[in-house]
Amino acid sequence: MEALIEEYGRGSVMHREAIEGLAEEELRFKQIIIHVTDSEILSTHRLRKVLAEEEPLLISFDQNAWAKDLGYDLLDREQHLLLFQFLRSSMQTILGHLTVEQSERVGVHEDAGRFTFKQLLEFRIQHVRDHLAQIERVREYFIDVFQ
Ligand code: NI
Repeated sequence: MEALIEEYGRGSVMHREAIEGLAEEELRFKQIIIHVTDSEILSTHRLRKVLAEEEPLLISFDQNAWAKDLGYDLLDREQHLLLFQFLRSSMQTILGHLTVEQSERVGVHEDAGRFTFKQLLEFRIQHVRDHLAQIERVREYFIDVFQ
């Protein structure tokens, strides 16, 4: 659990490092960054819900609809990086006091079934890993094409 909490806490630094030097307005990176923050808004809510309520229902989101209808291209990259950072840091005190019983608390996902708090935290870590790998692939693509 300690390693999980540590990587979860490091998420925003990893995220910032991954996009260092990338053009501010490059749309593909911006869409990834805003998606990661939107996903984090929802899942921070889920993590808190699981700790506070008895087997709460966890609601999913249609990420393509959000990207399309919220006008991700108009949104501010820096603001969303900061929001991600604040969401992660807002969980640190809670995670610092987490008991084994709390890590085993359950939430029920409307389509995917039951998950423990620990599993939900693992998903958060994996989500950032996946998108950092995606940023790296897009970056390599641009280097190949434009150099
Ligand atoms: Ni994603």
